[in-house]
Amino acid sequence: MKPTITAFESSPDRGLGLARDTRVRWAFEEVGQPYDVRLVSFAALKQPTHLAQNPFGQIPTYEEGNLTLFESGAIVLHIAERHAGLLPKDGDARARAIMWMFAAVNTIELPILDFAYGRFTESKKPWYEERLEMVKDRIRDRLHQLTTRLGGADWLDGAFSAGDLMMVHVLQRLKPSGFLDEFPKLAAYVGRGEARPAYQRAFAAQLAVFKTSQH
Ligand code: GTB
Repeated sequence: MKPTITAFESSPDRGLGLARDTRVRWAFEEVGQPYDVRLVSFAALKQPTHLAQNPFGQIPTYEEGNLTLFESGAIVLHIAERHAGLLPKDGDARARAIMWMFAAVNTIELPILDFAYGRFTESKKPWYEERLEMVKDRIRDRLHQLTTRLGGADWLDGAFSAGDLMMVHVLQRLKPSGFLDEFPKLAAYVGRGEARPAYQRAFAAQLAVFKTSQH
């Protein structure tokens, strides 16, 4: 059965691929699983029909038969567990790839989101600029640690895995702010992820939605 995911009817990132449906699309493309997309408006996200799928009123969701999932990390893991190509066969290596998925969303993405959302919700506060510098320092600390661990390797732990997929997508959120320019190895790491044909297909698919929504 072909799974269906939800995505923004009109993405606020104007087709940059930063919304979290892109990481799910990328996972589908890596494993060669066709999928359908149901586009949802911001208003519909908060309606009972969508809230029954995701109580937090967000995209992406995943439906396949009787199974409904939300949380992009859980969806990517589900895809990676059911298809070859995103998780190593060796048990220890598989556990480490999943560890990197969690590191992406729970260690690296946290300060990045603090930075991104703060600009929308806190920028008028008198303490904003002072706090912003602290948040930027937290991001830089994590990026220093990550680039040290990556070293000269192409991927975080051997072959490309779901851990890299999640990490690259999380780091992409920093591209508009210029942070990655300070970390050339991480910029190159993101570039390697983006160069993958599966990523290119996923990016094109989400961009096509944005272009259509502009007419
Ligand atoms: N933890 C959840 C997951 O990983 O699935 C978070 C899901 C989430 O944040 N979804 C966002 C959403 O539905 C879209 S991706 N927001 C609507 C709402 O909360 O009302 C986040 C996102 C939004 C916009 C940009 N952008 O414009 O650059 C980037 C990322």
